[in-house]
Amino acid sequence: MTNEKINILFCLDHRFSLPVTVLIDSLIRNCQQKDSAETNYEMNIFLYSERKYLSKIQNYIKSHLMSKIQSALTDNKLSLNFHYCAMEDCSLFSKLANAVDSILAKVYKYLSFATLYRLLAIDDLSKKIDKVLFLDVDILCYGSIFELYNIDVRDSYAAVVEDSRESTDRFKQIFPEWSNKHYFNAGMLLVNLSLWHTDQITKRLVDFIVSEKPLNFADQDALNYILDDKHLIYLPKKYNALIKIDKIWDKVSNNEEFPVLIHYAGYRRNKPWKPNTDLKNKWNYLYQSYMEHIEPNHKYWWALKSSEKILWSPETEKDFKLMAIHSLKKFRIFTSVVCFVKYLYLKNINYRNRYKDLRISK
Ligand SMILES: [Mn+2]
Repeated sequence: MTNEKINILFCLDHRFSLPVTVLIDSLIRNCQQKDSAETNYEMNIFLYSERKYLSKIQNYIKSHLMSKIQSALTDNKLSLNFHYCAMEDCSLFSKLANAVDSILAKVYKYLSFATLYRLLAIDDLSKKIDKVLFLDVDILCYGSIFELYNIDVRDSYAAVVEDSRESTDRFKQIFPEWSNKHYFNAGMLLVNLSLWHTDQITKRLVDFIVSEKPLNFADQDALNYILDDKHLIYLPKKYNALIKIDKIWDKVSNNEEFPVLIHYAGYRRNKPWKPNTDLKNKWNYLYQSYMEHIEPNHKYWWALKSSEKILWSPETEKDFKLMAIHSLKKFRIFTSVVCFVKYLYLKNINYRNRYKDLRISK
């Protein structure tokens, strides 16, 4: 009997408690290792979040997932360990937190600070373990990750999958010297932590990010620049299938080779766990079928006010507009009216802010 460990890393805040639970459930469901009866697998799941969100996330996962997977695990050769880590315990956290507002103002506005967590978490883990599979939480697993995890990355920093043509071109506009190189999507990273640690990659990344470069995708651009093509292994697209962006996935049917990791990148406000997701799309439909298992009442899992139970509540003008329409369709008239009023209010504020510079000076 051999014993193999699989280390997986997620970085999130409380708003992603449900998606991360769906993802973990999907990973375990697709880990029936038929081919390797002699091997015991141990899955270590590292969850990094700001301290204030940790208990919320932990409670959600425990109450929604543990009871369901425990029965699945008993007959299996798979054991599961959770590690909950506070971001603040990473030594680099405060340094980056101070610089981050000015960085994010320069880059894409919809990115949050949480996108930088992975750099800190990877740095922290590199002191403890040799290899980790980092996954974005907007991913669904639909095949075994054992083959992926066992790819030999000893001579590289990481194994990655190429990003879309569009993102690549945008990167090359900032860095013309990149013309003959690849550009990867950082939603899936199989990281050689030993080499990462030796070569102080996180420190180099942070220095790069706080420098004055106007990056498109924040740390993803930095990762591409610092890791550089020649220190990477490029994997088939099925290990990070950008289903919204990459048209090849439109035609795939269930009999053919389905992606192993389905990445809902580029959906912004229409992520597949949101109430307004388009169920005519097969990938959204697939996601919802996994989600139903975790959260049978998922149609009501959002609400107007935050409380212990609530995982997502509308915050922006667009959120409220969306919720007003959604509630109306469900004949929840009162909620719909409340959302519509809030939408109009925020719209008015945003409108004023947008044109504030145009006022005549006295
Ligand atoms: Mn993503």
